[in-house]
Amino acid sequence: MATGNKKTKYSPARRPKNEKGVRSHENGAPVERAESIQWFPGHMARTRRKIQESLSLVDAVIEIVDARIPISSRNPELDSWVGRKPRLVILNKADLADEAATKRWVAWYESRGVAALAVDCKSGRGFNGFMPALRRLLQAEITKWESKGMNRALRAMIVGIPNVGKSSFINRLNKGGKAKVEDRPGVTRHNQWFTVEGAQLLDTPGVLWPKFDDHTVALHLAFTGAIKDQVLDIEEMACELLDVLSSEYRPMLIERYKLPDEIPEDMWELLQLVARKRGMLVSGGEVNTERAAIMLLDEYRGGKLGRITLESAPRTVTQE
Ligand SMILES: Nc1nc2c(ncn2[C@@H]2O[C@H](COP(=O)(O)OP(=O)(O)OP(=O)(O)O)[C@@H](O)[C@H]2O)c(=O)[nH]1
Ligand SMILES: [Mg+2]
Repeated sequence: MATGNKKTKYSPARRPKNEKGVRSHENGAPVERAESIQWFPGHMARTRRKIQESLSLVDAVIEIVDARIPISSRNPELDSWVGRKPRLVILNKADLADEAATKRWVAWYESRGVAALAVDCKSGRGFNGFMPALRRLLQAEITKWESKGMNRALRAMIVGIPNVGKSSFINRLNKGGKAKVEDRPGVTRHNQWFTVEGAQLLDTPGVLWPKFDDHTVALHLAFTGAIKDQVLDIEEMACELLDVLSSEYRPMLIERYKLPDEIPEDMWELLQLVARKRGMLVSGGEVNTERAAIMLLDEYRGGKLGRITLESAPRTVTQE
């Protein structure tokens, strides 16, 4: 992952200012700098407590991460909550991530003794491996129960950041699934049990942590939709995303927005160009950068630019 607080080539001075001379949203509200992204509302603090309280009810923890950002989507607090409870890492949204990168991530986890499985809730790919992986993880306990004549369903808690697909994961296993799913963070509000074949799964609300120490982590969470858009400066996010895409995925960007080979170095200009290319104009010939920003983030999140993984597995792993 490109860690560190690299400065985006983005000239905020070119952004419209409100009457007080402050950079502003279209509605005149002042914007926060991306450095200050935080989102830890009260319900997340409650979820954190509930997760800890419910740990004694489960045999295993299923940690769902986003295959596009397998570092940033791991809650750094989880290790201390989960302790020695067996854990399975699920790399979800594999359909949106680079396939080879996801394979390297699974190999990386396994090289560190962590059971991992890549899945995609849209097509169901990878799901055949789930129950066998859970049984392998709990083999010692299963053998113990069997020796006592017990045959009980495995119990696992599903945890992960907001919008990563925890409820979708349960619905995929639970044919005709009932867990509420929406494309925004913060949909599930309470812990809820679901019975699937061979297991009982506890769906939990998405939870982040109180402070992002690394700016890149905050950005990646924002790009992929784990942070509520309302707390973000959407145009600045779009410029930050353009910065990553133009340096690492330039051909995809050029192709998607029919850009010239020589694209502007300044990300604000690039966003304006994208807006123009999509005909997002307002009266007087100005471009609507806010609409373009929303579109760019939507299209990235929906995989329209292609399968893009923003964080690669550390190179120390023997590759395939
Ligand atoms: N492309 C793709 N989209 C997915 C996948 N899994 C989930 N989604 C979408 O991601 C969005 C969020 O899914 P949810 O299941 O509600 O996520 P969640 O983790 O339960 O979210 P919260 O309850 O808000 O924490 C929905 O629009 C899903 O359709 C996947 O594997 N691939
Ligand atoms: Mg949910």
